[in-house]
Amino acid sequence: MRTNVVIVGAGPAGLMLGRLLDLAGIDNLILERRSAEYVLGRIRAGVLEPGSVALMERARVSGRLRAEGLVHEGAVLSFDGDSHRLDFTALVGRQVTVYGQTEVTHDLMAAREGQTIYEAENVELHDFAGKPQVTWRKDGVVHRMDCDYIAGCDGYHGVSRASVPAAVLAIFERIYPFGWLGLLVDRPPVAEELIYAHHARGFALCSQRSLSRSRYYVQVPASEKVEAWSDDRFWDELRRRLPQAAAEALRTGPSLEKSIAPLRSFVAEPLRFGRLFLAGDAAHIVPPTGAKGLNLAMSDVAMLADALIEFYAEKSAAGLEHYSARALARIWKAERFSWWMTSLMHVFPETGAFGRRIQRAEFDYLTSSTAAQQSLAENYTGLPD
Ligand code: RFL
Ligand code: PHB
Repeated sequence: MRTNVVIVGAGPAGLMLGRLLDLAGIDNLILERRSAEYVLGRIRAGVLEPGSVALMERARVSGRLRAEGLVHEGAVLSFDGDSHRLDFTALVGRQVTVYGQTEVTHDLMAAREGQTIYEAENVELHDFAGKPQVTWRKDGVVHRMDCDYIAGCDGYHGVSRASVPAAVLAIFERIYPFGWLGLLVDRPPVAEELIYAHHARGFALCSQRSLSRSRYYVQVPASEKVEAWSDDRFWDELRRRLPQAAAEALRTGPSLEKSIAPLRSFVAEPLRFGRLFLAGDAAHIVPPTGAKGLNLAMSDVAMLADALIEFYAEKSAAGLEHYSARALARIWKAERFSWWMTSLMHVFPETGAFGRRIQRAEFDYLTSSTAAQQSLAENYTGLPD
């Protein structure tokens, strides 16, 4: 069997790449280790930059997004109870759209025309420096697909990056000593816009999925276990960290989902090894504070799709040659912003009283300087390619 492109992973990156290739008439196969239900059950990102919305439009899967996505013109930052609203529209003339990653994945799965093999076990990449092949096992039978290119869209724990010899891979990494405990609840959001709160007890975030469903997070030590957090304990902790008006308005309820995500910054370079390309979380991780992970996955695959389309339409490999450097330039800017916003908003036990005063000074500078607010808003709503 032979195809043009084998895509490993049916997360947002793999599904979007498959969709863009389908629309361009480029044959592709997606191999996913998990079931479709499992992929749809993962609760992750919630905020889309305008560039990601435009990509959904280009992929002709923006119907529900346009109807149900919530356009946000700003967000609130609070520090020890003092709140400041950032007006994205006034600052940079752009907005973000609240639309869950689950919904993005659902829309892309529903539109899929090419073949996707779910529950593909033991995916292996072969000879991507020469004549690439991918093998996998399904229902006890080993299958093989020959291809021109492999796209590694299989996330941080995937097989693609792990298949690259360590000697040709440069890794840049920072692990934070804390994670986010997240809770999903069928209650209206506490406020119209997102609230990012710094508090002496740790960071908290009020996000949302719709007008009736909310997503909340609190910073917890990296060693924390989700079993130690009853819903009541979560709500008490969240309330203590929010500005008073939000704490009083909070509508609690039974959790639909509760999980802990570790926080890390991570980049693997380069993104190309012969005929293998890495995209999305397979190549880089950002701490979620800047809401950049899903958006970066989208911008990676937009660039990769354009490069592959150029190759098949014009027999030019120029785009493929530039993909790694072009994508990394954008990735590093998002890494910087996500690291900066994480540094401002979280409690870092090891930096002590000096560190907290510096954070407070940064917050005061931000709230008093239009230039600083514009910088934040420009990054949060998404830098151009
Ligand atoms: P994914 O979504 O991890 O998908 C990879 C897929 O590959 C499959 N896979 C394999 N398939 C075959 N063979 C193998 N050996 C395989 N190994 C793995 C996996 O099963 C999976 O289906 O990566 P992708 O597509 O690159 O997408 C990246 C995004 O999921 C991620 O960056 C975001 O969720 C990050 N993120 C956020 N991003 C934003 O832009 N805005 C946000 O508001 C935001 N909030 C978040 C987040 C991530 C979070 N967590 C849980 C880390 C909030 C949280 C809490
Ligand atoms: C979310 O809704 O899950 C979310 C929103 C904003 C972030 C991170 C996560 O910065």
